[in-house]
Amino acid sequence: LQLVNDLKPAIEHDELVLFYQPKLNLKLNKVTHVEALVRWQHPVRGMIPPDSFIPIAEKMGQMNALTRWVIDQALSQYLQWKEQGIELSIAVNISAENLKDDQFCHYVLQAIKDKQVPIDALTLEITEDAVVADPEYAIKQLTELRQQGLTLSIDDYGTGYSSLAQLKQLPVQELKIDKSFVQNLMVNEDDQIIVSSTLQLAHNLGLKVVAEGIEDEGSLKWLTQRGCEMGQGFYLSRPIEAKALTTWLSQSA
Ligand code: G
Ligand code: G
Ligand code: NA
Ligand code: MN
Repeated sequence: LQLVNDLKPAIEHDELVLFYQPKLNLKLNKVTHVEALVRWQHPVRGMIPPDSFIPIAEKMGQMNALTRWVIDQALSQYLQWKEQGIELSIAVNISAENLKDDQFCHYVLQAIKDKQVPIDALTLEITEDAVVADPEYAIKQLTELRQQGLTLSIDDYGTGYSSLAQLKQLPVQELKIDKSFVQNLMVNEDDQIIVSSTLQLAHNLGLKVVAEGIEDEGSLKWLTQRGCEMGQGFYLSRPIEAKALTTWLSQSA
Protein backbone atom coordinates (compact mmCIF):
# COMPACT_ATOMS: atom_id res chain seq x y z
CA LEU A 1 0.00 0.00 0.00
CA GLN A 2 2.76 2.36 0.88
CA LEU A 3 4.21 1.67 -2.52
CA VAL A 4 1.13 2.94 -4.28
CA ASN A 5 1.07 6.17 -2.34
CA ASP A 6 4.24 6.70 -4.34
CA LEU A 7 2.79 5.98 -7.76
CA LYS A 8 1.77 9.49 -8.78
CA PRO A 9 5.09 11.02 -7.78
CA ALA A 10 6.71 8.02 -9.48
CA ILE A 11 5.06 9.04 -12.73
CA GLU A 12 6.08 12.66 -12.22
CA HIS A 13 9.67 11.73 -11.40
CA ASP A 14 10.04 9.46 -14.44
CA GLU A 15 10.52 6.34 -12.36
CA LEU A 16 8.27 4.26 -14.58
CA VAL A 17 9.72 2.70 -17.70
CA LEU A 18 8.19 0.71 -20.54
CA PHE A 19 9.70 -2.58 -21.63
CA TYR A 20 8.72 -4.02 -24.99
CA GLN A 21 8.18 -7.63 -25.97
CA PRO A 22 8.11 -8.51 -29.69
CA LYS A 23 5.08 -10.11 -31.29
CA LEU A 24 6.34 -12.12 -34.27
CA ASN A 25 4.19 -12.29 -37.40
CA LEU A 26 4.43 -16.04 -38.00
CA LYS A 27 3.44 -15.83 -41.68
CA LEU A 28 6.08 -13.21 -42.56
CA ASN A 29 8.56 -14.34 -39.88
CA LYS A 30 8.91 -10.68 -39.05
CA VAL A 31 8.35 -8.59 -35.92
CA THR A 32 5.61 -6.13 -36.79
CA HIS A 33 4.20 -5.47 -33.30
CA VAL A 34 5.42 -5.16 -29.71
CA GLU A 35 3.61 -5.22 -26.36
CA ALA A 36 4.45 -2.43 -23.91
CA LEU A 37 4.85 -3.65 -20.30
CA VAL A 38 5.47 -1.19 -17.53
CA ARG A 39 8.13 -1.49 -14.80
CA TRP A 40 8.88 0.74 -11.87
CA GLN A 41 12.48 1.69 -11.24
CA HIS A 42 12.14 2.57 -7.60
CA PRO A 43 15.02 4.68 -6.25
CA VAL A 44 15.23 2.54 -3.10
CA ARG A 45 13.61 -0.79 -3.87
CA GLY A 46 15.03 -1.22 -7.36
CA MET A 47 13.06 -2.68 -10.25
CA ILE A 48 9.48 -3.44 -9.22
CA PRO A 49 7.50 -5.73 -11.55
CA PRO A 50 3.96 -4.73 -12.55
CA ASP A 51 2.39 -7.65 -10.69
CA SER A 52 3.54 -5.93 -7.48
CA PHE A 53 1.90 -2.56 -8.14
CA ILE A 54 -0.76 -2.79 -10.86
CA PRO A 55 -3.33 -4.72 -8.79
CA ILE A 56 -2.91 -2.15 -6.00
CA ALA A 57 -3.03 0.77 -8.43
CA GLU A 58 -6.34 -0.67 -9.68
CA LYS A 59 -7.75 -0.70 -6.15
CA MET A 60 -6.49 2.79 -5.41
CA GLY A 61 -7.99 4.33 -8.54
CA GLN A 62 -4.66 5.13 -10.14
CA MET A 63 -4.97 3.20 -13.37
CA ASN A 64 -6.29 6.08 -15.42
CA ALA A 65 -3.21 8.15 -14.69
CA LEU A 66 -0.96 5.15 -15.29
CA THR A 67 -2.55 4.12 -18.59
CA ARG A 68 -2.46 7.67 -19.90
CA TRP A 69 1.24 7.79 -19.15
CA VAL A 70 1.75 4.42 -20.86
CA ILE A 71 -0.10 5.55 -24.00
CA ASP A 72 1.84 8.82 -24.25
CA GLN A 73 5.10 7.02 -23.74
CA ALA A 74 4.27 4.28 -26.25
CA LEU A 75 3.29 6.77 -28.95
CA SER A 76 6.50 8.74 -28.40
CA GLN A 77 8.45 5.51 -28.73
CA TYR A 78 6.55 4.69 -31.92
CA LEU A 79 7.74 7.99 -33.37
CA GLN A 80 11.32 7.43 -32.23
CA TRP A 81 11.42 4.03 -33.90
CA LYS A 82 9.84 5.46 -37.02
CA GLU A 83 12.59 8.07 -37.23
CA GLN A 84 15.06 5.19 -37.21
CA GLY A 85 13.20 3.51 -40.05
CA ILE A 86 11.59 0.91 -37.79
CA GLU A 87 7.84 0.44 -38.11
CA LEU A 88 6.40 -1.19 -35.00
CA SER A 89 2.81 -1.09 -33.88
CA ILE A 90 2.60 -0.95 -30.08
CA ALA A 91 0.09 -2.83 -27.90
CA VAL A 92 -0.92 -1.32 -24.57
CA ASN A 93 -2.74 -3.13 -21.75
CA ILE A 94 -6.06 -1.64 -20.71
CA SER A 95 -7.67 -2.25 -17.33
CA ALA A 96 -11.27 -2.30 -16.10
CA GLU A 97 -10.95 1.15 -14.63
CA ASN A 98 -9.97 2.61 -18.01
CA LEU A 99 -13.14 1.28 -19.59
CA LYS A 100 -15.23 2.90 -16.85
CA ASP A 101 -13.58 6.28 -17.45
CA ASP A 102 -15.88 8.34 -19.66
CA GLN A 103 -12.89 10.32 -20.94
CA PHE A 104 -10.97 7.21 -22.01
CA CYS A 105 -11.95 7.15 -25.70
CA HIS A 106 -11.42 10.83 -26.04
CA TYR A 107 -7.99 10.62 -24.42
CA VAL A 108 -6.79 7.82 -26.69
CA LEU A 109 -8.05 9.44 -29.89
CA GLN A 110 -6.71 12.86 -28.90
CA ALA A 111 -3.29 11.42 -28.07
CA ILE A 112 -3.13 9.80 -31.51
CA LYS A 113 -4.14 13.07 -33.13
CA ASP A 114 -1.74 15.23 -31.10
CA LYS A 115 1.22 12.98 -31.81
CA GLN A 116 0.19 12.64 -35.45
CA VAL A 117 0.64 8.89 -35.54
CA PRO A 118 -1.42 6.58 -37.75
CA ILE A 119 -4.32 4.85 -36.06
CA ASP A 120 -2.63 1.44 -36.46
CA ALA A 121 0.33 2.62 -34.36
CA LEU A 122 -1.64 1.47 -31.33
CA THR A 123 -3.36 -1.77 -30.33
CA LEU A 124 -5.34 -2.01 -27.10
CA GLU A 125 -5.18 -5.31 -25.18
CA ILE A 126 -8.20 -5.87 -23.02
CA THR A 127 -8.75 -8.80 -20.66
CA GLU A 128 -12.14 -10.45 -20.57
CA ASP A 129 -12.42 -9.52 -16.90
CA ALA A 130 -11.94 -5.82 -17.64
CA VAL A 131 -15.08 -6.01 -19.73
CA VAL A 132 -17.07 -8.15 -17.32
CA ALA A 133 -17.01 -5.40 -14.68
CA ASP A 134 -19.47 -3.28 -16.70
CA PRO A 135 -20.00 -4.96 -20.09
CA GLU A 136 -22.49 -2.50 -21.51
CA TYR A 137 -20.39 0.59 -20.97
CA ALA A 138 -17.16 -1.20 -21.91
CA ILE A 139 -18.67 -2.36 -25.20
CA LYS A 140 -19.88 1.17 -25.91
CA GLN A 141 -16.36 2.59 -25.46
CA LEU A 142 -14.71 -0.21 -27.39
CA THR A 143 -17.17 0.14 -30.26
CA GLU A 144 -16.38 3.84 -30.50
CA LEU A 145 -12.64 3.13 -30.58
CA ARG A 146 -13.16 0.41 -33.16
CA GLN A 147 -15.20 2.74 -35.34
CA GLN A 148 -12.28 5.15 -35.33
CA GLY A 149 -10.09 2.32 -36.62
CA LEU A 150 -8.20 1.17 -33.54
CA THR A 151 -7.15 -2.47 -33.30
CA LEU A 152 -8.57 -4.20 -30.23
CA SER A 153 -7.34 -7.47 -28.80
CA ILE A 154 -8.75 -9.83 -26.15
CA ASP A 155 -5.93 -10.61 -23.72
CA ASP A 156 -5.44 -13.74 -21.61
CA TYR A 157 -8.16 -15.52 -23.55
CA GLY A 158 -9.41 -18.61 -21.81
CA THR A 159 -8.74 -17.51 -18.23
CA GLY A 160 -11.62 -15.08 -17.71
CA TYR A 161 -15.21 -15.49 -16.73
CA SER A 162 -16.91 -14.05 -19.78
CA SER A 163 -19.29 -16.17 -21.79
CA LEU A 164 -19.05 -16.76 -25.52
CA ALA A 165 -22.21 -14.66 -25.79
CA GLN A 166 -20.35 -11.70 -24.30
CA LEU A 167 -17.28 -12.32 -26.38
CA LYS A 168 -19.39 -12.28 -29.50
CA GLN A 169 -20.43 -8.71 -28.71
CA LEU A 170 -16.90 -7.41 -28.39
CA PRO A 171 -15.74 -5.42 -31.42
CA VAL A 172 -12.27 -7.00 -31.43
CA GLN A 173 -10.04 -8.18 -34.28
CA GLU A 174 -7.53 -10.19 -32.31
CA LEU A 175 -7.50 -12.85 -29.64
CA LYS A 176 -4.49 -13.63 -27.47
CA ILE A 177 -4.45 -17.19 -26.20
CA ASP A 178 -3.33 -17.09 -22.59
CA LYS A 179 0.20 -18.25 -21.89
CA SER A 180 -1.00 -20.98 -19.51
CA PHE A 181 -2.25 -22.96 -22.54
CA VAL A 182 0.90 -22.36 -24.59
CA GLN A 183 3.83 -22.74 -22.18
CA ASN A 184 3.62 -26.55 -22.08
CA LEU A 185 2.18 -27.11 -25.52
CA MET A 186 4.72 -29.73 -26.57
CA VAL A 187 4.14 -31.97 -23.56
CA ASN A 188 0.47 -31.41 -22.79
CA GLU A 189 -2.07 -32.97 -25.10
CA ASP A 190 -5.00 -31.17 -23.46
CA ASP A 191 -3.34 -27.83 -24.17
CA GLN A 192 -2.90 -28.86 -27.81
CA ILE A 193 -6.61 -29.60 -28.04
CA ILE A 194 -7.53 -26.31 -26.37
CA VAL A 195 -5.21 -24.28 -28.59
CA SER A 196 -6.31 -26.01 -31.84
CA SER A 197 -9.95 -25.50 -30.96
CA THR A 198 -9.37 -21.88 -30.03
CA LEU A 199 -7.56 -21.25 -33.31
CA GLN A 200 -10.51 -22.70 -35.21
CA LEU A 201 -13.07 -20.79 -33.18
CA ALA A 202 -11.21 -17.51 -33.57
CA HIS A 203 -10.57 -17.97 -37.29
CA ASN A 204 -14.21 -18.87 -37.91
CA LEU A 205 -15.17 -15.66 -36.11
CA GLY A 206 -12.74 -13.73 -38.33
CA LEU A 207 -10.24 -12.99 -35.56
CA LYS A 208 -6.45 -13.11 -35.80
CA VAL A 209 -4.72 -15.09 -33.09
CA VAL A 210 -1.66 -14.28 -31.00
CA ALA A 211 -0.17 -17.10 -28.96
CA GLU A 212 1.63 -15.77 -25.88
CA GLY A 213 3.97 -17.75 -23.67
CA ILE A 214 5.96 -19.49 -26.44
CA GLU A 215 8.93 -20.93 -24.59
CA ASP A 216 10.42 -23.39 -27.10
CA GLU A 217 11.02 -23.92 -30.80
CA GLY A 218 8.60 -26.84 -31.02
CA SER A 219 5.67 -24.72 -29.88
CA LEU A 220 6.61 -21.97 -32.33
CA LYS A 221 6.59 -24.47 -35.23
CA TRP A 222 3.41 -26.17 -34.04
CA LEU A 223 1.56 -22.84 -33.92
CA THR A 224 2.95 -21.63 -37.26
CA GLN A 225 1.84 -24.86 -38.96
CA ARG A 226 -1.68 -24.41 -37.64
CA GLY A 227 -2.12 -20.91 -39.00
CA CYS A 228 -1.65 -18.91 -35.81
CA GLU A 229 -0.93 -15.39 -37.01
CA MET A 230 1.37 -14.10 -34.29
CA GLY A 231 3.61 -15.40 -31.53
CA GLN A 232 5.07 -13.91 -28.40
CA GLY A 233 7.15 -15.47 -25.68
CA PHE A 234 10.44 -15.91 -23.89
CA TYR A 235 11.71 -18.23 -26.68
CA LEU A 236 11.66 -15.21 -29.01
CA SER A 237 12.49 -12.49 -26.49
CA ARG A 238 11.65 -11.39 -22.98
CA PRO A 239 10.27 -7.90 -22.54
CA ILE A 240 13.28 -5.56 -22.90
CA GLU A 241 14.01 -1.85 -23.02
CA ALA A 242 13.42 0.04 -26.27
CA LYS A 243 17.11 0.38 -27.04
CA ALA A 244 17.74 -3.30 -26.44
CA LEU A 245 14.82 -4.14 -28.69
CA THR A 246 16.27 -2.01 -31.49
CA THR A 247 19.53 -3.94 -31.16
CA TRP A 248 17.70 -7.26 -30.96
CA LEU A 249 15.80 -6.43 -34.16
CA SER A 250 18.95 -5.56 -36.08
CA GLN A 251 20.62 -8.78 -34.95
CA SER A 252 17.70 -11.06 -35.72
CA ALA A 253 16.99 -9.53 -39.16
O1 G B 1 5.53 -7.74 -17.74
P1 G B 1 4.97 -8.79 -16.83
O2 G B 1 4.86 -10.11 -17.48
O3 G B 1 5.70 -8.89 -15.53
O4 G B 1 3.50 -8.25 -16.48
C1 G B 1 2.77 -8.77 -15.45
C2 G B 1 1.35 -8.30 -15.56
O5 G B 1 1.25 -6.89 -15.51
C3 G B 1 0.67 -8.74 -16.85
O6 G B 1 -0.61 -9.22 -16.53
C4 G B 1 0.56 -7.48 -17.63
O7 G B 1 -0.58 -7.46 -18.47
C5 G B 1 0.43 -6.43 -16.54
N1 G B 1 0.88 -5.16 -17.07
C6 G B 1 2.12 -4.79 -17.46
N2 G B 1 2.13 -3.53 -17.90
C7 G B 1 0.86 -3.08 -17.81
C8 G B 1 0.22 -1.84 -18.12
O8 G B 1 0.81 -0.88 -18.62
N3 G B 1 -1.12 -1.74 -17.86
C9 G B 1 -1.83 -2.77 -17.34
N4 G B 1 -3.14 -2.59 -17.12
N5 G B 1 -1.27 -3.95 -17.05
C10 G B 1 0.06 -4.11 -17.28
O1 G C 1 -1.25 -10.43 -18.87
P1 G C 1 -0.41 -10.16 -20.05
O2 G C 1 -0.67 -11.10 -21.15
O3 G C 1 -0.40 -8.74 -20.52
O4 G C 1 1.02 -10.47 -19.54
C1 G C 1 2.14 -10.54 -20.27
C2 G C 1 3.10 -11.13 -19.29
O5 G C 1 3.50 -12.42 -19.73
C3 G C 1 4.31 -10.30 -19.11
O6 G C 1 4.54 -10.19 -17.76
C4 G C 1 5.42 -11.14 -19.72
O7 G C 1 6.65 -10.98 -19.04
C5 G C 1 4.89 -12.55 -19.57
N1 G C 1 5.38 -13.44 -20.59
C6 G C 1 5.59 -13.16 -21.88
N2 G C 1 6.08 -14.23 -22.54
C7 G C 1 6.19 -15.21 -21.63
C8 G C 1 6.64 -16.56 -21.71
O8 G C 1 7.05 -17.07 -22.74
N3 G C 1 6.59 -17.27 -20.55
C9 G C 1 6.14 -16.74 -19.38
N4 G C 1 6.14 -17.52 -18.33
N5 G C 1 5.70 -15.47 -19.28
C10 G C 1 5.72 -14.72 -20.38
NA1 NA D 1 -1.23 -8.08 -22.46
MN1 MN E 1 -2.02 -11.91 -21.77
